Amino acid sequence: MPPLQSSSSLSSSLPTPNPLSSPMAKTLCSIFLLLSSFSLLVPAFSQTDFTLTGFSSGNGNGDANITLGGVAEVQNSGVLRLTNETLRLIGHAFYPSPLRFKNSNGSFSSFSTAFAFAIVPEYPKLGGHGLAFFIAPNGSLPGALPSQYLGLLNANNTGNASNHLFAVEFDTVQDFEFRDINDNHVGIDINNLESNKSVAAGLNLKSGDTIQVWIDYDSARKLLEVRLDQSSSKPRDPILSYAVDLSPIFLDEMYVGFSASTGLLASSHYLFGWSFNINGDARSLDLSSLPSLPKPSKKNYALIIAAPVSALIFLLMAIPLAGYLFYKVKTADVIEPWELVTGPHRFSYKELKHATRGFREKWLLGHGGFGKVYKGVLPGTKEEVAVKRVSHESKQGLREFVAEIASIGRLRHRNLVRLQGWCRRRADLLLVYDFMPNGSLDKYLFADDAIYPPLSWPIRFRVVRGVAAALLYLHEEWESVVLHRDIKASNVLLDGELNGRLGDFGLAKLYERGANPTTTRVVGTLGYLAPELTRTGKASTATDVFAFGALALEVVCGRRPIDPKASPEELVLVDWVWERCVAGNWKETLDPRLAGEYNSDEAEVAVRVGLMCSHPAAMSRPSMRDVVRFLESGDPSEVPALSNTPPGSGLERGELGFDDFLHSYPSSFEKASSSSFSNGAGVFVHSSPV
Ligand SMILES: *[C@@H]1O[C@H](CO)[C@@H](O)[C@H](O)[C@H]1NC(C)=O
Ligand SMILES: CC(=O)N[C@H]1CO[C@H](CO)[C@@H](O)[C@@H]1O
Repeated sequence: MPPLQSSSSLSSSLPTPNPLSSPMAKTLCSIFLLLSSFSLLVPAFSQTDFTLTGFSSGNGNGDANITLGGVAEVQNSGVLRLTNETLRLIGHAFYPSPLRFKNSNGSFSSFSTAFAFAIVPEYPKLGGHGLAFFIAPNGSLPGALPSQYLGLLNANNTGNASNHLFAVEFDTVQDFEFRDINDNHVGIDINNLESNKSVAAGLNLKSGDTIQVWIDYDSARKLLEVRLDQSSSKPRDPILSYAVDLSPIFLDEMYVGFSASTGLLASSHYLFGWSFNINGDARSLDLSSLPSLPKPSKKNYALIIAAPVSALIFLLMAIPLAGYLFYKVKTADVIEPWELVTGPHRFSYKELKHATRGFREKWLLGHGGFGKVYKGVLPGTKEEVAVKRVSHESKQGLREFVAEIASIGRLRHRNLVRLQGWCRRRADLLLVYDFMPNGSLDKYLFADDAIYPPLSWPIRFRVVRGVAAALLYLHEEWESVVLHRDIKASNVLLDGELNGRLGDFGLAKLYERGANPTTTRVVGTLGYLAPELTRTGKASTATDVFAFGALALEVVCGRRPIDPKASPEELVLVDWVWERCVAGNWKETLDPRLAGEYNSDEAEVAVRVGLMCSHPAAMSRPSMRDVVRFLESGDPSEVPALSNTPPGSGLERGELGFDDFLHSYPSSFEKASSSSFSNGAGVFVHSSPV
């Protein structure tokens, strides 16, 4: 069965044949035409009415009902995927032939459309960038850019009347350049990406659920209405209505279709069905009859394949270990072969349960990257520990756990949070870390002064030096190169003496020294991501250095790398610091909470090292060895002069670089980062919970 069932009334682009031919009918017809010229009745017109309940891109025999552009593809199920979760993509899909929006009397047609879509973001709360229904002179939208341009326009033609572009955007990123109201809105765009009118979507566009949209334009009332709902029936009230005369925007013949794009953040954008009608109501789609997304997802497929394979491997390995395992099964702790070779100590579940008083809420320190973190007191030694309980609901839970054990397990450095050991019991994965009594660095930098007193200069400088030393150890001094990949203030914890210690190695991966790091998904946090990382997805020691630079400036200036509350020129911290430095006023960038009490040489070194590390070109950033040398000397004359390249430059505006951070900066990040107070290795506490 072909995935596409075109509606029985499909009469694409064909004038409705006039069935009236008798003289009587002709009279009726002229009355009809007369009336219609007074707009009292719907005029005689060409009609287009189609309903696609699923899509077919054709098999080369000219039977395609949708033309694709960019990375768009029709899947076997009939689902049209405009983009996948790769960065900076464009996907287009449009009706193969242009449609006439002029009635035979020259008046402008009404039109109506309904479609069903879903947006599945790569990271649950961060979509990128959005989807739009468009009507344009050319279905392939030549010259269009991804990211905030939604695959519709580019930096040069945005706003031009010659675009003849009408679009309704479903935007999941708040873009400041186009004055987006939030990161979940519906907007009407005419020749421009700055919406003529927009409203909050009212439901979560990037929930991954199927959403039906109805867009109706009444040419007599000159009124555009947009409705959306997660159901098959059209809601009574529009969420957006806009009085507009579209006739000057449209050419006589226009293409209708969809565009979606991804940027620094990415979502898969899907379409399931589409109906369109000129001078009539588009048919509502019955969501239950449309093709749907495959379940289980790709990741679960991997599990389905991986499970029998690992079971086999496990069986093979289990034979020599059978006796040992039999003993262990009796103790109810699961042991896997790799657990026997790593360094850290293995705890019994009973021991940890006792240490955390049965994982009581009262002992909860916070929510770490992949689960809850509890404070514990080991029964024998009375030593305080932090126990991270990796939640099994998290699909990545197990993989993260293995990565964490494998990398952090044997690392030993005074500026790293030490992993003491682990435990597994059924679905529970438990990691035991040194307890960090003073919590995470970001609290001291940004939270209320009354609860977290501002850190003095000597402590700040020591924290920066400590983190630099830890990174040098990871990059150059251990047996293999370890990339941290997620250096940020909430991942730096303060020990009893307020030394900075890097935590959360859940994202780290081991690389053999000298081997080429393979391309992987970008992990990390906006504002700390090096430009080349967002472009190529390749983490390297230079991307860690970049993140360290952002962290160093953050500590010295007391501001986040991207601060949405700051004025536009201060929005991107590194840009602002660089400008102040070039103007010779670097002291203005220091955290006012230092109240002028700092060592001027050390502060200058820290600011300049922060800027060097933030260089847009990876090759121009120093190595961690150099960074440590500059910081240890505390002498500004040891630090090379600032380069002439401003941070973020060397990359075309709108192409990539800090612009992308800016444009892609979703408002939800603010929420995310405040909750990430408790998002470090989770090895912290601020007050004793007992
Ligand atoms: C997404 O699509 C692009 C272009 O078709 C392809 O190169 C890339 O491998 C795809 N990515 C994923 C994650 O499937
Ligand atoms: C595959 C498929 O159903 N194609 C249909 C697309 O629409 C035309 C009419 O315009 C039909 O004739 C095709 O069968």
